[in-house]
Amino acid sequence: MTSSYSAEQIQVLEGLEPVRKRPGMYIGSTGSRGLHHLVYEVVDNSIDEALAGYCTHIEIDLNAEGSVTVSDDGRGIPAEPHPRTGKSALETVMTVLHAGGKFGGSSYKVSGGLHGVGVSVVNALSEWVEATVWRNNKVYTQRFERGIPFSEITEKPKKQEHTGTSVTFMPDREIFTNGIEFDYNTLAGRLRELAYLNGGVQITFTDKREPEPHVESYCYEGGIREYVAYMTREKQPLHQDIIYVQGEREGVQVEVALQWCIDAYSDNLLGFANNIRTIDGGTHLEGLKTVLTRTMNTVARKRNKLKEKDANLGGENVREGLTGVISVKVPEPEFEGQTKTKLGNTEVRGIVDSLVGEVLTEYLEFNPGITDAVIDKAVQAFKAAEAARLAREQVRRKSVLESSPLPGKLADCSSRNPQESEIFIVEGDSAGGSAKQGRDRRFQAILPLRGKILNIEKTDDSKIYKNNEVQALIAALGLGVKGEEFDASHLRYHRLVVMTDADVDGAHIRTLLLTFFYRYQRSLVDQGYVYIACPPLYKIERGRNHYYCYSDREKDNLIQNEFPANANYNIQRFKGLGEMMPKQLWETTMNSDSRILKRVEIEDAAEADRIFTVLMGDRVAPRREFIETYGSQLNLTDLDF
Ligand code: 0RA
Repeated sequence: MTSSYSAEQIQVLEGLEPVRKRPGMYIGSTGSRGLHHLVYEVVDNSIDEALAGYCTHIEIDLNAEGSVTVSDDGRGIPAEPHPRTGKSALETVMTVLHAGGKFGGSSYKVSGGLHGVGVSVVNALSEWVEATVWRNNKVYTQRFERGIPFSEITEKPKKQEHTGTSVTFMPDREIFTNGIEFDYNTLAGRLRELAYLNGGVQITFTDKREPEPHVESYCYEGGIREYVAYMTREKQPLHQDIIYVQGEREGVQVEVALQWCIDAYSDNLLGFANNIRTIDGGTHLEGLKTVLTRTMNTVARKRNKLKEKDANLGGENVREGLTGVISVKVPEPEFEGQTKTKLGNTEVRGIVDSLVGEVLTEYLEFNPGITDAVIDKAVQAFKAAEAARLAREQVRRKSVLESSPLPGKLADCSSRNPQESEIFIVEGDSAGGSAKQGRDRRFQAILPLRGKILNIEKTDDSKIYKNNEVQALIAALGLGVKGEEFDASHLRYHRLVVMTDADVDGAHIRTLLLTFFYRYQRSLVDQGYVYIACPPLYKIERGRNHYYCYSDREKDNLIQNEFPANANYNIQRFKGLGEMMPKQLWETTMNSDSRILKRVEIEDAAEADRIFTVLMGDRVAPRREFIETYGSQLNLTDLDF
């Protein structure tokens, strides 16, 4: 697997022109998501080097000037001349599409990266790149501009034994026309996730864009076991040690960590394939679910917890209270579905099933106490589900006649046609007041929520659903029971518009609401019912004209490019929706002829969810601090209009 590597193994495929012509084909988009993808692509190469066993530390720096540096202490990209091109291997890797070592077949490991496109794509889409390699007691450096070598590779002797690679790139503003600003939390969330998924690798993340640099370092010796421990940190475990399975079969590596908790009801299983979060599931999760259900039923019968005449425990019963992570590494992954986040390789199902089955069966045999506790919980879950089903059926029969009461603070619209109706979910009573006065009441409903929803600093679902504000939301929208088949015909509005202040508090609340939609009823997001309103940040008055600006960029642009240099003007910054007159709010944010509405895509909701699973502080942070840190969350430039 890690046999001698030589420069010939790097296959020569094609030049970089197609990448600059159609960047979306390679990195998904040229918006914020694509921009962040550049960092992941470079980091993935270092992760691969770590997985091959040669690198222990990866550093990512956001530099003051806007570039990003990714350094590792691996073997260094080979810098000797390539036999066919005469160029160094480093240059080949940087300038030839798909020339990474991982495409050589016989060379090492499993490729990471959603697109797995290689560092040459980053080079093509950067204004400049500077690569430095420490290897053979030499330092090699080479600079590239928009994918083209700017200089020959240079080499200098060096004293220390140190080896490694460092790549600094400046994203090209010609390509990323929405700007090249990286979001700290987006990167921190993904880097922390990578540290959990690749146990033992140390990832240090430094933001040098502020006068006072901010440094965070992630290293989890326990890998996904620590990830599970982190997710269950506020819960009461049914068994102390986390069940852990690791193995390899037919070239597929499988790692699973599981823990059942007493005070948790929903299951929380995260799947990863080649370090990618598979939000749409796939064969690895199917295999895991099947083997869990089968093994628990077999053991339950063996231990006489289920009698011969009893029906089998269902999968949901067995998974009740379960938190788990499954991470597989597949040599040739097939990603399916609209967002390419569903693992398709059919062989993985059986491999996971057999590997986990063997280890789990043995574990349960050696730990009868844990086994009984888990089975008892599953049996209780089974009975509770039966009882709940009966109760629900009775409630349903009733509700056919008298539909469930709408919350008092909902200002409903007069239309009863969901297709033309929209609901604005508004933060705070004062903004709610302006929205109620400003709206078109024929088809626009307003639901004011108090900031309270949002004091939930934990991932614990049951708390979220007991919250009054959340219940009001569920009733107003006409949503059913969580996780049940989604029935769009019950939805009372086909546009669910989250309208929050354009400040950090608003961003926090928006993150929470998106997470809620994502977890409670994903189909709402999948089917495109969820939107975000975009209130203006500024009103600028000049003479008799006034302008609304929705971003700092727009404001600066207006003043610099549209106004004469000596113009007199007045800027008003809106601190919140409540500061706007109802008519202003209507004009700028609610009127469908002039407003901007962004439709939320599933990745945005998943991103919000990630913030909750890996980013929400160790220890419960004070609310103020939370907002400062996580406020600017959810970079929305990628969303559809
Ligand atoms: C292929 C072969 C060798 C090193 C690498 C790839 C490599 C690539 C990257 C990208 C970022 N960091 C990296 N570190 C290493 C060297 C094989 C050998 O020395 O025999």
